[in-house]
Amino acid sequence: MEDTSGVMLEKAILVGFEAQEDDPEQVTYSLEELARLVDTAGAEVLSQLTQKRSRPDPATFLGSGKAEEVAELCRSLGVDLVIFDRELSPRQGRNLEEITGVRVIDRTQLILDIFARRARTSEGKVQVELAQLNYLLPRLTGKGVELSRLGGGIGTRGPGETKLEVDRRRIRQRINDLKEELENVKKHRDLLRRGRQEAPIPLLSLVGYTNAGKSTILRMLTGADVLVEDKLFATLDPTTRRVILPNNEAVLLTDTVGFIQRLPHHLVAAFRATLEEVVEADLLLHVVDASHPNANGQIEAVNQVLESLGASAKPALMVYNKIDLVDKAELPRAGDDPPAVFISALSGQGAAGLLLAAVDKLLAARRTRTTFFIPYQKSGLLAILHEKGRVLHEEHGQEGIIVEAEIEVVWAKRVESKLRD
Ligand SMILES: Nc1nc2c(ncn2[C@@H]2O[C@H](COP(=O)(O)OP(=O)(O)OP(=O)(O)O)[C@@H](O)[C@H]2O)c(=O)[nH]1
Ligand SMILES: [Mg+2]
Repeated sequence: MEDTSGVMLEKAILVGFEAQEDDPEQVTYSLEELARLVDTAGAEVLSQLTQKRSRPDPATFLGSGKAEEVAELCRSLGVDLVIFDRELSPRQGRNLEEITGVRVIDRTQLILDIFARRARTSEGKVQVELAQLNYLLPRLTGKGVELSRLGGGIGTRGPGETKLEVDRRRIRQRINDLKEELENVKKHRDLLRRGRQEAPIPLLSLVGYTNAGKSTILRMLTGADVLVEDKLFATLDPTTRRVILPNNEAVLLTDTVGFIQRLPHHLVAAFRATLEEVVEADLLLHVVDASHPNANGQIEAVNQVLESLGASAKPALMVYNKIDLVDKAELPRAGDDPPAVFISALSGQGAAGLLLAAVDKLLAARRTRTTFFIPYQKSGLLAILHEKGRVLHEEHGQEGIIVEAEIEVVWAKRVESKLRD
């Protein structure tokens, strides 16, 4: 089969794994998702099978009968690669390639490959390369070890050093360079952030499972021309836009990379710079595809990634999206804890208003209503109250001004401390 650009698609078979303690339904969802990932990566799934076993075989992952079955399928279908839904050890991968005679990759490699193709910004590319090299390093073993006589060049290795060692050393060096590059990006970001803290515009971050509709929501709220696609990992690089809330307060809203079950830890580690937007946010908008049969499993997966980022205690608004595809009776019942809204970002119908009103309400919890007495010699502080908050009442007396204002707690504290100075 050819894809739309006329390129021959690689042919793949998928292998799932079900341990005794696994929920068979989750295994099925996971395999379906793997098929979508393969589609996104640009290959064609010819067949799929699942191994049921108490635990994977340490040497070959599959039992010998299953391994033979896979090898036979590869021959009869003319398959180019086999993709496993679980992470394979370096040894398992090598052995399986020998048994099947074709390329064998796992879910992690597939996701890394998709990220590599989709990364657009230099930061995104650096992060993906870092994740790939960290994945590769422990897999450069055994096979192919030879005393290298050619290549490398003078000064690249000591006498008798194997090619493998040279490769390892180069990769480690490259990893260090990439880390340094990311560190610089981070420093730059920190500077920008410090600038923002002087005028603390609340920072909101859209998080959620891939394909939940995060970019659609950013587009709905801001008209931002971001990519919306029925593909997994359509968005990799963060986009931030200003949004004005119903009370006229400005906030910054960031759309970033989606999460997935068993997101490779190399990726999470490498994408820290990108995911910093999530860690720094004042409020998370956790977007859920309410029409997905495994919506609850996806919420759980997102919460796990948030935990690994140290962001699980952040205030969050649950945004159940795509309700145009759901029977009203089937919507999850949600109260105020955690706060939730139900919308369809695609068909609109008041979605923006509903979402922004909920955000407004949550952010209001960060504001306080306070009365200040400002002596005339410090009347400059009045301007701050006007600029950063909403002045409700102002009375000019003999000694100074009595002002009642609604303002963010941090600013109220700052003004109070300046009044004490
Ligand atoms: N029916 C329906 N489809 C929606 C809705 N919101 C988004 N979609 C569709 O869902 C798909 C994914 O939307 P995106 O906005 O790209 O999702 P995302 O969360 O940004 O996904 P990634 O960037 O891949 O993580 C697109 O085909 C959208 O058109 C909705 O409210 N209803
Ligand atoms: Mg997106």
